[in-house]
Amino acid sequence: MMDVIAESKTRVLQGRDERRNQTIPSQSPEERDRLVHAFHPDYKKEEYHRIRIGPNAGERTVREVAELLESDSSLPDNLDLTPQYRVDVLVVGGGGAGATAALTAKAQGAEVLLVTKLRLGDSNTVMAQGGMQVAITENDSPVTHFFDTLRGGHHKNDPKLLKVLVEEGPMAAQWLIQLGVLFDRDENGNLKTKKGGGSTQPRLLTCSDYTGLEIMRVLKDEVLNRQIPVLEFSPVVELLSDADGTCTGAVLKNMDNGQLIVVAAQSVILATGGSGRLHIEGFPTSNHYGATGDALVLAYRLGARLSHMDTFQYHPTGSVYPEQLAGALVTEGIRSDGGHLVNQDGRRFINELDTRDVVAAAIIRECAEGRGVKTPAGRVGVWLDVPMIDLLIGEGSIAKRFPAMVRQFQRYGMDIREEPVLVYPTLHYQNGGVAIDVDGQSQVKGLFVAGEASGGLHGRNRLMGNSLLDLIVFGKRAGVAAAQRAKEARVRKLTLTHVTRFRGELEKNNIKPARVAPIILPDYVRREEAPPPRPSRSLINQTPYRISPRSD
Ligand code: MEZ
Repeated sequence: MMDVIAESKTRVLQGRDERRNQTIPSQSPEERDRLVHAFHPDYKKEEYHRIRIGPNAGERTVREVAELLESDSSLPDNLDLTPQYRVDVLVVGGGGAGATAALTAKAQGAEVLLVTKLRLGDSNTVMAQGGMQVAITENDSPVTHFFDTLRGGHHKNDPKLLKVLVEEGPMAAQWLIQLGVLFDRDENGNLKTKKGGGSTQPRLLTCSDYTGLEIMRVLKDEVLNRQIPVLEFSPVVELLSDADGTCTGAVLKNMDNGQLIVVAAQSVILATGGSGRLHIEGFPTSNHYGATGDALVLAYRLGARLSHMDTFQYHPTGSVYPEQLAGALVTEGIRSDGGHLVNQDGRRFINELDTRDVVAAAIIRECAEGRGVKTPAGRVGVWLDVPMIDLLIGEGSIAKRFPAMVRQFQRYGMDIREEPVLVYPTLHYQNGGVAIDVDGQSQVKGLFVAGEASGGLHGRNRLMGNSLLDLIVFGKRAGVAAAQRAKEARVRKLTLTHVTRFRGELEKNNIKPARVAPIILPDYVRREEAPPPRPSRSLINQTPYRISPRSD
């Protein structure tokens, strides 16, 4: 088998001169439609199920999400809900959207508590390696950014959300720069930009291939500097509501000792990210371990409508080999800088900067029709000819522009400056999520949602770099609106009435939940035996809001 791979690799090397000057046109709208309908996982009808209860009843989504929405709560109806914390704004999620929302709400004068499943910063934000889109160059404008994104999303984006995103983009970038994010600059000190798939202008601000990580580094520091209390290893297992169905807080679970923690809040912001760890349609994922779609199930049980839950993003270039890296991201920045996608025969088969759904569908087609390359572990992929970048723009470019990628493969003895890598689509992003308005307000009073957990902005296919912008722009808006609401709101009851009601609906519809959710962590990271309880390591900044420790 290694011989077959080596032979195919030789064809890749031999074809370089011919490919160098080859132009592959973008797909026409008709070709694009045909390709995605035939090969993109979003269009596999047999994988889709009808949602039977709740605000989206009657709509279709993938089996994994349908099961999540029809799952049971882990809590009994009669839990003691005496709160240990009482805050103005509870932010759930320690990624970019959560940190931004917390900082903004705090700047508005709100008492904020940030709680997160793993550590502050463990999130999909750091997976957006290749850049953040912002219209700042002379030939660009928010209008152009708007239409690129709309085309990329198959015209299914919520135009109100999209207008806010593109118009507030430059301010969001300015805010990050002021906080200390070190975007790449040219020799004159001007911000560098590059082009992402589906974009007509270069508008990606980058920090080599560490963009999301660099943004998260700065946001995390700022949360700590501003002394925002943070509870780590404390995922939300249920939201709380009053008799009117308004969100009034949440129940957390301390992952160290299993104890439940009740938090009363005037406003709750869900920023728990996406759902790659559901491994929809069996795909590997680029997502971090905590990406189990928690916001979807928490908000849904409380009555919030979801949007676009029939579409997911499969990033075209997930790593296929070595096996330890299966599903890990190989940034789109590589294709943006000239990396070619090449099939088993050494031929290019798609414009590498077409939109992600199109490129992913084209790779799946190549493999399905026998033009892919099999790995010893039985995976299949096509070549991403990374060394083409040094040939096209100069020796040393790969090392300089993609230090994270180089290091990622070096760990397994592979040098991407010298050899192509095998790639196949990996589950990367949830295009849909909890429906929000321009202030991040869901359909449930008191419940705000920001970042990947929310839905509608990206339509049926997100453009590269729009997620980093999304989480800053809408993290800020949710932070302001949640803090504002907290000023006006009154003290409300803490109940699990909505859980009782939801269980009633399950029963009435004869639905036996297939699982308990939020899932918290995928099954394969769950340990067989629970570790002995240990003192909690979760509180980072001492909080002034704690009411009293529980005696139980
Ligand atoms: O926005 C993204 O998903 C992104 C920048 C990913 C990447 O390929 O680097």
